[in-house]
Amino acid sequence: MITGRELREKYIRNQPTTFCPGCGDGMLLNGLSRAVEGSGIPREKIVAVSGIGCAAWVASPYWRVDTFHTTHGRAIPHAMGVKLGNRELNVMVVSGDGDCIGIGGNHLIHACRGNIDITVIMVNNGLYAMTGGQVGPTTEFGRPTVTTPYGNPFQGIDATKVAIAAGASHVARWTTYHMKELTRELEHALCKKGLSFIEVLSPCPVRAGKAEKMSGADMLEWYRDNTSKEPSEGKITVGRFLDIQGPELTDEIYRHITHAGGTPR
Ligand SMILES: Cc1ncc(C[n+]2csc(CCOP(=O)(O)OP(=O)(O)O)c2C)c(N)n1
Ligand code: SF4
Ligand SMILES: [Mg+2]
Repeated sequence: MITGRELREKYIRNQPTTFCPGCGDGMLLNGLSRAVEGSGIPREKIVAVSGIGCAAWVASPYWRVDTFHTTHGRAIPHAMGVKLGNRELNVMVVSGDGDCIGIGGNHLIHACRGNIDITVIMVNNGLYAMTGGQVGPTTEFGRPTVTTPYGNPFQGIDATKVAIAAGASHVARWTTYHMKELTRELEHALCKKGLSFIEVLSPCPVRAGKAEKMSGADMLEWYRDNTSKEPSEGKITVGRFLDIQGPELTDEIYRHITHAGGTPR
């Protein structure tokens, strides 16, 4: 069993992070490293792709795997390109909620539709954190933010439902309070063929917490008290929502190349 220190030395680049104290992004970085270690997949086979935002920094520059830091909202199509170019690689996206289901929402839908064999991790802190805490696609209805001081007039979107409707194979939601379950889910996602979509509810004590006078620890307790592994009125459901096997885009495209007389790599 690898120790915490060995894990850190193996997977995390030795440099100070820009994550604020109490931010969930550091917890996810640790969970992801444990999941890769547990999966037995060599680190050299992992490619982590990210867009722009605080969550994007989990993949790059802090994680010691091959990384591709792309533009805001465009991590998924870049990841699809990496996977289609070399199907031996284990490709994942680490994306903020704004990145993944806001500006990049259409890419998420179409990646799920192809059920391409990548893992998409959406870090949901409920707003656009890096740019100051503006209202985002997952902000709950009525919640005040710096740009909606009288409350969000839109409903927050449930990205897990979008992923299921669009054709993903594996869909789950956990929080950074549930690190053991989340790490196991990430490990499953890494080994699972097809598109895995994992939503991670993660505290942003600086942009969200300050407004609600909550520390990072208070926010973890909030997740503990307001989530349920069974559907429950007034609580956020966490757990694995879908685990099926459907046709996968890379297989299909390689099959078409062979059919047309070509030789896929
Ligand atoms: C095309 C484009 N639009 C807007 C921005 C500005 N921008 C950078 S990060 C960011 C917010 C990211 O929010 P989210 O994806 O939720 O990640 P978080 O910071 O909350 O982890 C925005 C709007 C940008 N870099 N590029
Ligand atoms: S602003 Fe929020 S999401 Fe960004 S690093 Fe700080 S606590 Fe984390
Ligand atoms: Mg966000």
